[in-house]
Amino acid sequence: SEQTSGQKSRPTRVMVIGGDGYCGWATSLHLSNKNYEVAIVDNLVRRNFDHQLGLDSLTPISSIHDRIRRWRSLTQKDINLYIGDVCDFEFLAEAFTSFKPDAVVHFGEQRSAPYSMIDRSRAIYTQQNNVLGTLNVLFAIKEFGEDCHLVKLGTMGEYGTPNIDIEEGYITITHNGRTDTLPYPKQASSFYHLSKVHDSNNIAFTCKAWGIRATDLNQGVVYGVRTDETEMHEELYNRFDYDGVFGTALNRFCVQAAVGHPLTVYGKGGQTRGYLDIRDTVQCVELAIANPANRGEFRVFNQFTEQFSVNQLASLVTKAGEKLGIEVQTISVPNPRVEAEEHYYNAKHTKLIELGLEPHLLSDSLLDSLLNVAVQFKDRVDTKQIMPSVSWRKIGAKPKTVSA
Ligand code: NAD
Ligand code: USQ
Repeated sequence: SEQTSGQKSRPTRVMVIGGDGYCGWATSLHLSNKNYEVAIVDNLVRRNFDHQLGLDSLTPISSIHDRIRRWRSLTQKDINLYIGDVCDFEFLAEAFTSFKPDAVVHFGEQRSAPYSMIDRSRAIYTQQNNVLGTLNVLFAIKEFGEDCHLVKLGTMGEYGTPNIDIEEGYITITHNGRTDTLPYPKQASSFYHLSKVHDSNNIAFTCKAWGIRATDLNQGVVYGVRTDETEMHEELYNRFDYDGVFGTALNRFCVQAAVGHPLTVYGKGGQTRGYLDIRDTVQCVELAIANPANRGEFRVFNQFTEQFSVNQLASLVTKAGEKLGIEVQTISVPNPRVEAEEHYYNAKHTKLIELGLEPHLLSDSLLDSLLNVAVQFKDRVDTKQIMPSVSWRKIGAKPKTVSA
């Protein structure tokens, strides 16, 4: 992580927006451990959503202040902290000019598809927070650090489930005898996933117009909780969401198995997505930072390691449960979402491998250890939060209080 500037080399400075969240916390510690100079920027809104909706992480998590203090006492490494909202340009400008990042990793968005589909106000909040926050980051780079590399978290969900292979960002098409390489078509299916499409368009435009350098990481669904750094101390534990709003497929299934709740397969269960271990999220982000995009380049990587259908995940968790003596049932829940339940899916994901990603593939041992984490904390599980409570079809303009 050393960068040459003049004769002296100094550590690369990375601003991690959303560094108190699930992917961001693991990444901040990983980069700090690798001797990057790290600043976390976060407005702690994710902790607020938990309070609003009556949810909690499966794992107990410390405050961001205690997390950073503990990291310093264990490693003598400092992580800078800026508490604030990236939608507030004055705050962001101050953080930028005082920290002077070489790279910005932007995780700081409302990332739950169900949350964005609760009601009109949550749909508006999601797109406003995500799209305007990213625009502010782009303006901050233009204004205060033109050479700064933006590493932006996108999502595989931007592409939807087309009946052809999914490429990494661009597709070459021949039409009426002429050929061009164009942005891959986007067919997102929630107001959240659509916010990422809008972000991608804004970033692509500013790369062209202003010469911004950017990498869009179209990440698949992340699973797992432990990373080398977060397991060093209980005050460094990462969050683990299992509820129907913020919990994601495989993490939810492990918790469901641990508490004897039937696995909640939505609809026919043929929904296929790209998945990756959180230990690979942190590796991918580091690879993107270490190999920056060129000035004016809008680079897109598909960030996942394996594809699974929901039914395949359910059967893997059922088998892992058997090994631990847990009997696991599966139920088909009427699908609260509008999405294809049986479809073709084949997405390219070679660019990060070419940069050196060594994937942690989903294995029996990982499933055993994830199930064990779920069993360890099962007394903290609120089973009322497991069933899905947000319907894509029933969303309306009326403000909704979601209660279990
Ligand atoms: P998370 O909700 O756990 O973390 C997001 C963090 O950003 C939170 O700490 C939150 O407080 C902060 N934040 C949100 N809006 C902010 C704002 N306006 N200003 C400052 N901070 C703000 O989410 P996560 O699971 O860690 O996801 C991180 C990113 O990765 C998101 O952009 C998400 O879309 C993307 N992603 C996540 C997954 C996954 O499976 N978790 C998969 C693909 C992509
Ligand atoms: N699903 C079930 N049962 C469940 C939960 C989910 O069948 O109990 C199904 C969903 O219907 C969907 C699939 O599993 O078809 C994935 O759902 P998910 O909740 O695990 O993931 P998703 O809503 O797509 O969102 C998550 C993250 C988001 C990220 C996205 C990556 O919350 O931030 O962008 O994964 S991707 O899916 O590749 O777009």
